[in-house]
Amino acid sequence: MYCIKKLSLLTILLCIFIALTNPNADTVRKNSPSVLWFPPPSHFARNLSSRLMSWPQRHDGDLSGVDLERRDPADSLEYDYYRELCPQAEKIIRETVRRIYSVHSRVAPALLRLVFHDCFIEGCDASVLLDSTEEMDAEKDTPPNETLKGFDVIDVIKAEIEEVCPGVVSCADILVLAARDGLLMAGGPFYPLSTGRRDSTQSYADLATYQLPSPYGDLSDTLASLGSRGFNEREIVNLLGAHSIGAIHCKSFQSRLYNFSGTNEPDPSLDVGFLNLMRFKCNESLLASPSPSPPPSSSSESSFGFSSLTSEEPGIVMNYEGPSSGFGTLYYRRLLQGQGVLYADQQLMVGEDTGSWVRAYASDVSLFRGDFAETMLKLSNLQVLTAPNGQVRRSCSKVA
Ligand code: HEM
Ligand SMILES: *[C@@H]1O[C@H](CO)[C@@H](O)[C@H](O)[C@H]1NC(C)=O
Ligand SMILES: *[C@@H]1O[C@H](CO)[C@@H](O)[C@H](O)[C@H]1NC(C)=O
Ligand SMILES: *[C@@H]1O[C@H](CO)[C@@H](O)[C@H](O)[C@H]1NC(C)=O
Ligand SMILES: CC(=O)N[C@H]1CO[C@H](CO)[C@@H](O)[C@@H]1O
Repeated sequence: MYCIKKLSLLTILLCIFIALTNPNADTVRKNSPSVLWFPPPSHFARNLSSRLMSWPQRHDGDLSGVDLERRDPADSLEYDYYRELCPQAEKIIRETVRRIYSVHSRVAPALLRLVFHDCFIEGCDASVLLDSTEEMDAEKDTPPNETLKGFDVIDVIKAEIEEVCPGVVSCADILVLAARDGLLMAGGPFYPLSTGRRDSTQSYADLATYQLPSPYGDLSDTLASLGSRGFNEREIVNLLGAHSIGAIHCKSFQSRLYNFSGTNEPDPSLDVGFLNLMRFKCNESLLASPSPSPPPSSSSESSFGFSSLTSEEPGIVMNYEGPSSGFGTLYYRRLLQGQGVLYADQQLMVGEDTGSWVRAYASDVSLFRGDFAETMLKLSNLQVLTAPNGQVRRSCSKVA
C-alpha cells in the first residue's frame, strides 16, 4: 500500500514535470480532457471536483514511458492493428456476437453498458473484466455494477481467439469491438474502431463506486460526471441514447414512483400513464402471482444470464415497442413525453441546451445515428493503454 502511494506520488510529480517541460502541453490538454492534473472547468466542478482532484494516477507497469504514452494514447491505436498478428480476430468476434445475438438479443445492450463502465473508469483497459483477488477489490464487485452482464460472452470470444493466436488480442479490444458489432445487430450505427489497446493490471473498485454517474443524478450531476471525461452537452445527450436498448430494473427508479425525495409524491416530471405502467411493472404484490420462470437451459451458451426481467428482478424493457421502431428516436420521443425511465434520463429535458438536443434527436434519426457513431468512437478511445504499457491478458478476468 505504502509502495503504491509512493508510486502515485512519483507519477504525479513526473506528470507535472513533463507538463511543464513539454512544448506540446496545450495540444495534450485539448486532446485529453480527462487528464487529471488540471482542474475541471468551474461549471463542471460543483460536486465532482474534490473527487477528481484526488483521482489517483494509474500504476500499471513501470513508470518509464507511462505518462508520455498516455499523453494522447488514442493516437497510438491503429486501424486493423491485428491484420498480421491475428487476421481472424475481428471476424471471430463478429461471428461469435452474431451467434449469441441470434439467441439472446440482450447481448447487445449488455456489451454496450460494459464498454461504458470499462471506459469511464480509468479508460478502456478491460479493468471492468477483472475478478476480485485477495489483494484487489474489483470494479465488477461494486454497487453500480450489480447488474452488469456479458462477462461470459467476452470469455467465450477470448477463448476462441486464444485458440488461433494465443496472447495477442487484448481483452480491451475484444470488448469494444464486440459491443460495436452487437450494437450494429441491434440496429445501431457502425463506427470504425482502431485497435491496439492493452489490458490493465488493476481494477479500480473505489473509482467505480464513486465516479460512475448515478441514475438519480440531476442534470448538473450528469453534465459534471460525463463532462469530466471530455463530453460536451450535445455528446452527453447523444450518449444517453444508449438507453434505447436493454432493460432497467425497478431498483434503479423505484424511488421515483411513490415517495420522491421524501415528498410522499411520485416524481412530478413523470408522465402519469407511464408512472402507472412503471408502478404496475414493479409492484411486488401484483408480481407475486407466479410468472413462469424460464426453463433451465442445457447448453451453457443458451443461458448467459440474459433471461429477461424476472419476478425477483422486475423492470422496464427500454425498446418495448420493438427494435423496428429504430435505435434512438424512441428514447428521445419518450423524454419529450415525460417517459424517461431514469431520473437522470428525464433530467435532460430541464436544460435549455440539452432539451434542444433531445428535440433535435427525437425528430432526426440520422442526426442521432451520425453523432452516436462519433461519441461511441470517442468513448471507446478514452484513455486507452497502449504498448509498452499494460499487458495482453490470457484470461480476461485475471491479470496475466
Ligand atoms: C448519466 C449517465 C448514465 C447513467 C446514470 C446510467 C445508468 C444506468 C442504469 C441505472 C442502468 C440500469 C441498470 C439496471 O437497472 O439493471 C443502465 C442501463 C444501461 N445503460 Fe446506462 N447509464 C448512463 C450512461 C450510459 C452510457 C453512456 C451508456 C453507453 C454508451 C449506457 C448504456 C446502458 C445500457 C445499454 C443499459 C442496458 C443494459 C442491459 O440491458 O443489460 N448508459 N444505465
Ligand atoms: C452534491 O452531492 C450530494 C450527495 O453526494 C447531494 O446531496 C447534493 O445535492 C449535490 N449537490 C449538487 C449541487 O448537485
Ligand atoms: C418518504 O421519504 C421520507 C424521506 O426519505 C421519509 O421520512 C418518509 O417516511 C417517507 N414516507 C413514506 C410514506 O414512506
Ligand atoms: C401495489 O399495488 C397496490 C394496488 O394498486 C397498491 O395498493 C400498493 O400500494 C402497491 N404496492 C407497491 C409496493 O407498489
Ligand atoms: C456481475 C457482478 O460481478 N456483479 C457484482 C456487482 O457487485 C455486487 C456487490 O455490490 C456483487 O454482489 C455482484 O456479484
